[in-house]
Amino acid sequence: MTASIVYVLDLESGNLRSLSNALTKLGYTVKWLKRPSDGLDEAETLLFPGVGNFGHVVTELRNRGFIEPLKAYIASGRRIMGICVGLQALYAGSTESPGVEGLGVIPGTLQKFDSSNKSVPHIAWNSASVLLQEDDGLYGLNADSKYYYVHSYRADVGEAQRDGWTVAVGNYGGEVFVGAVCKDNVFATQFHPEKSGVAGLRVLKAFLEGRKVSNSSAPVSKNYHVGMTKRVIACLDVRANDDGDLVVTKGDQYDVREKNSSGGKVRNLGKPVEMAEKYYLDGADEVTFLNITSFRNCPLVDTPMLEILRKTSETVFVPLTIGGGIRDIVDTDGSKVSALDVASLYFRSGADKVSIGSDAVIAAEEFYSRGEVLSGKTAMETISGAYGVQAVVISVDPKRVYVASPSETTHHTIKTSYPGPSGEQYVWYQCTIKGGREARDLDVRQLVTAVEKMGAGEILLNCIDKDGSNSGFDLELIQDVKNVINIPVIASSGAGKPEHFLEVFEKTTTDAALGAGMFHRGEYKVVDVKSYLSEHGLPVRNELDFEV
Ligand code: 1PR
Repeated sequence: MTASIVYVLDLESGNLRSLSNALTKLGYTVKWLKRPSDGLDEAETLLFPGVGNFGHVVTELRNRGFIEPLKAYIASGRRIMGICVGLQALYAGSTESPGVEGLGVIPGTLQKFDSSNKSVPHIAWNSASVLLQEDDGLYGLNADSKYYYVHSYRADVGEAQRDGWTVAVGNYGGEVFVGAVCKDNVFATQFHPEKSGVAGLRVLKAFLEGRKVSNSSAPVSKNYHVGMTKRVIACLDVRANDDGDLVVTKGDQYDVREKNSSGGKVRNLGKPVEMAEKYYLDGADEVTFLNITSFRNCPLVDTPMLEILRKTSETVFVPLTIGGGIRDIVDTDGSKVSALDVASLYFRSGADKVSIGSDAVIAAEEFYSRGEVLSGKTAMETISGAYGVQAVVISVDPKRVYVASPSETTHHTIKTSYPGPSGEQYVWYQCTIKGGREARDLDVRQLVTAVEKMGAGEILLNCIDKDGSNSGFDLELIQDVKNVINIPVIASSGAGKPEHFLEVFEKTTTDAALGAGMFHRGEYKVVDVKSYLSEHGLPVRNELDFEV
């Protein structure tokens, strides 16, 4: 065995490509273990990543014969690092899966976050601050850094501490949770180090090098902010231009063709992979790709999009979302491919989340026509069932419809501060499909409440009227949606300057905000937005030193 080989449990769920890319970047070679016989005996350093459901992961461990060999591995003193559900599986149990026994290495049972005062899942950049400072640092964790979390269940701090574990904590809406935990040869993080930018790569590196105490990365500041930050996301709408190349484009109100003498060509704002990396280096907390013409062609023959993801995940170590064409399809050879298979392909190519647009609207309509009964067969249900709700984003493309009085429509209306063309005082938000081309008899409130029940983990909330307008977000729409669901919301459409981000974070309870055109056209960088927010007292992730 050479020191540069790292063994990684491969339970074939979630985005393992990003972890593998992070390990490659740090100079390690990965040996995947699908079963103990794949080399667990030889392993000296083992990573146990996992996403999704506690019961699913533990059952997968059991079915593959890992439970006893893993316990023996840990008892032998060899080093293991659990990541996300990999941390959770080390506990005795979780209320997510009553009756399912975890590995029991760490005492305690995971509990669900209280959603009465905040969005759940907890999808955020948050702290992992080491308690009990005599430990002088823990595998490169830094109290000033923020790490990327995505989970609904939290591990209790006290019980592990009483059992002699060193614990690093985060705070989410008043609930303190285990961000990382360590004792002897066992280390685990609830956050994803491979998705936490340079801060996460430093933790991974310190663990792999066995540097439990590292002076350079020991907590340094006494004034750090323990808690989450608001996310700033860069979105790249991608489509083939008239020459057949995939380009980043952007228009207004979903019209991406030039309106000048160049003959109405698709606006070309740059190359997707290069632009994604630029945004990562500028401090974007997430990068989203939307394949905006996917409703016309089959995603499985659309391999360039997969290639874009693969390449991007080699250099971008923050979460990647891919949207467009996630639905049941019939492939070019006539074979049926399920939405779950399409999504799996994207996850294997480096995506952390898939975003569903048109298909979610159709599924919500069917949900209501069945009398609000789940079918178990929708893309949302099947994908969230396999990969967890955090992996399923619903992209909503609503249009404003003005009415003089709420009695003019059966849909949920808002009294608007921006009256319609004939002075109408009320507005309802009509869902559309196929990139805004087709309007449906469904309002946004109906859509978001239905998809939350069907397994959506997050809402990407666009607004066609605001798209590309540079006039700021539609605050009325955003707060109305926030009021009726518990899952996180990403505000989108209309960002034109840093002030708009501050406004949406101050005037609504949105969890994240997304910009496209203002970044693509080079008017502002992501870092400009972050600095502006920070100057105005909003906690943001601001780590721009990329030296691991
Ligand atoms: O329906 O599941 O195949 O998904 C298609 C996806 O493509 C949907 O998420 C839909 O929102 C998106 N889409 C389709 N057509 C367009 C278009 O522009 N012609 N783009 C489109 C939507 C949404 C944003 C955008 C913001 C911010 N773009 O993410 O970038 O509005 O822009 P701004 O900051 O410049 O104002 P399916």
